[in-house]
Amino acid sequence: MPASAPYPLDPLSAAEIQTAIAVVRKTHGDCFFNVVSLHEPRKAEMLAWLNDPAKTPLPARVADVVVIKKGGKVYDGLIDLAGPTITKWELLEGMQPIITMEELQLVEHKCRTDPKVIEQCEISGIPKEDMHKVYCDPWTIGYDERYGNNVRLQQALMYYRPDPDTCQYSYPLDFCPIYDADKEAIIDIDIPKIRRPLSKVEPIDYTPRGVEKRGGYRTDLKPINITQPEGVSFKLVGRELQWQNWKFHIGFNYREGIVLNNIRYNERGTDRSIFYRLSIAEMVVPYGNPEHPHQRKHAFDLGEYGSGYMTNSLTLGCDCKGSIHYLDAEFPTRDGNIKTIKNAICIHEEDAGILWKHNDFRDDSVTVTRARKLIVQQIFTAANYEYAIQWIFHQDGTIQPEIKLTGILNTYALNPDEDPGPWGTCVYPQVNAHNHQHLFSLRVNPMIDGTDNSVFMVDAVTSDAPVGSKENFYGNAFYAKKTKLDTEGSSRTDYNGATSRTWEMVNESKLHPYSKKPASYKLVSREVPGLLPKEGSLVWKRAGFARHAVHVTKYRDDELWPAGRHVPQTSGEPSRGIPEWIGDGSTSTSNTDIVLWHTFGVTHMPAPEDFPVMPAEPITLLLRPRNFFSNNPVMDVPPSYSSTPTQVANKNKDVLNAADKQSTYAFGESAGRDCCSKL
Ligand code: ABN
Ligand code: CU
Repeated sequence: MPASAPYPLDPLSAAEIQTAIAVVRKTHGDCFFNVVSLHEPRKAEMLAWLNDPAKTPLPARVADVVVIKKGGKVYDGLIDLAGPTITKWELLEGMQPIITMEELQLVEHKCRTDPKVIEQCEISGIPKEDMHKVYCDPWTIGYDERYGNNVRLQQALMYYRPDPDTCQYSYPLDFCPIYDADKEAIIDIDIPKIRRPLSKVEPIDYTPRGVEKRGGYRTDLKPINITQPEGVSFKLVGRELQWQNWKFHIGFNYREGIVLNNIRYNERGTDRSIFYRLSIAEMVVPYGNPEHPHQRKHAFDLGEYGSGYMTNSLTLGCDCKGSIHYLDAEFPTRDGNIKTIKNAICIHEEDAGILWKHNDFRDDSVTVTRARKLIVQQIFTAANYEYAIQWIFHQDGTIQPEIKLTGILNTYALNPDEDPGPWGTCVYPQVNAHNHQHLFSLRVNPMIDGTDNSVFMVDAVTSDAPVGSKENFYGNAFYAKKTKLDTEGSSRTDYNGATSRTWEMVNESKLHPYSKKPASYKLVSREVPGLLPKEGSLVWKRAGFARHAVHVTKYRDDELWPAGRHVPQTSGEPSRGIPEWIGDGSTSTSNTDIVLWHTFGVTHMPAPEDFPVMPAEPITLLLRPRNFFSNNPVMDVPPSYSSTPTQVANKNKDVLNAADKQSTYAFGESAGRDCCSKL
């Protein structure tokens, strides 16, 4: 690979984005740029290059482009950047591409100046001269059968700020204007039958001023500093990261944010492939209030807005602490310029508690080895909510995707003393937070020692043989029941906590020398609520991926996003993404290149503790090696303390010890004094 050439999976550089924009403009004139992003190399081409980079040509750099022409026409295009040449240009009918933050920002201004919105504000108790205190969170309309999907529409969730530093989510308004992006005008307003005028309640704020009003900040916290005096233990070559036997590439796109590719672990000198591609590929947040127009509140935060587009610029010491390496992200603006998000991704190590330990009760000889983890993180803001996405790598070969949910509840107005009913909670006087779910879709393209893999559902079950029978005389037998998901149709499976259900991605041709079981990575996920909107509902139709905890599909290039490519205003008829790919379900998923899609998340019944801002709630998953390594792969991590029975008998002479000498509470003033430090 020439030194100057980008790695084939690197995001498009600013210069490449500009090249694509220039050729589109030259050929098609003025337009709004919705997406200019890497069109990832076809997998076969990419694998050929990875297998023999010296003899195989680099996959071409191609830009995936979506533009909106004046008048609302939407085009999907591909641009070969070497030319540059437009190789595909397709007019889309009845499809709306992702909504960008720039588009959303236009709506608030329109609401403030629209006479019908002003009239509704007056009915709510806001005088005309206070329209600058009116705010809105514009959401894509989702889908509304009255308007279909030919016109690009947004629904404006309305709020009020009594002063600029008071959070508007304490003051929701009860009506919902609808904005036509092409006409740049409010075309309708949904007005509820029961009116709920603006609350006059004193605000509760999480800002320093708000906290001071309620007694101020606590004062008993001493600093915690993380120092790595000799620097970090990871290395980045371009965007390929190497750490503790791991190697992988860190990509980033407007839609999924962080994408990890070609993930390998070096087992005593041999690089073993594990995953070709990992990402959080979609999410849906359905709300549970059945009254019109709240059924429209079901955000697809990735497919409709984009986790990359909404990503934060991270700050040292706040979003991440310690020795941090950052990567920026570059995107097109609507009018064809470049927007750089500095520090879009942070990479750092953290102490991770005990990696392993054993204490011999006979003589107190003990070995304790401390773990550390490597975190690749982004945080995005989806209007009211924040999502911190962490890809955590452990030394023992485990990958732990973790999402922390924080930010602010989506709120709606209540009258004084009104009961919100079963669909929401009064989290603050006159503030109703509706029940909702956050359902994420993890996309895993496994490559466990090669591309031909299969998936087994694994349940811990008792033996079928009755107590007293020959096979199970004492009745205590139990085992791991493995069900092969060998077609796309049979792969639709749900979670079962009672059987500790997991799913194993395996290479059936690679048997472990001792266990004789196939090399695998197991998905362990315990927060797996079912989709609560009913079968046949709008959300059920639009978010087909969320109908089951797991789907397995045969790998096909371009099947990246499980609710489809263009998500805003899909009707769900037919359901896009996974249901359409699976079709009649007959395609084999046995010993072939497959994708496992996992829906996980939380059902959030809001509570006052979640207001005015939610303490972060983590959701965690594990991808764990099983029958993959010959034995514990971390015995070579240097221990923090190790004494053998002989050393104990010799009164600790050669003990290996790196004890924390600051722990006066744990060890008293003499902490560490008797120890001879070897590390
Ligand atoms: N949660 C829906 C959303 C995300 C971003 C911007 C507006 C609305
Ligand atoms: Cu929530």
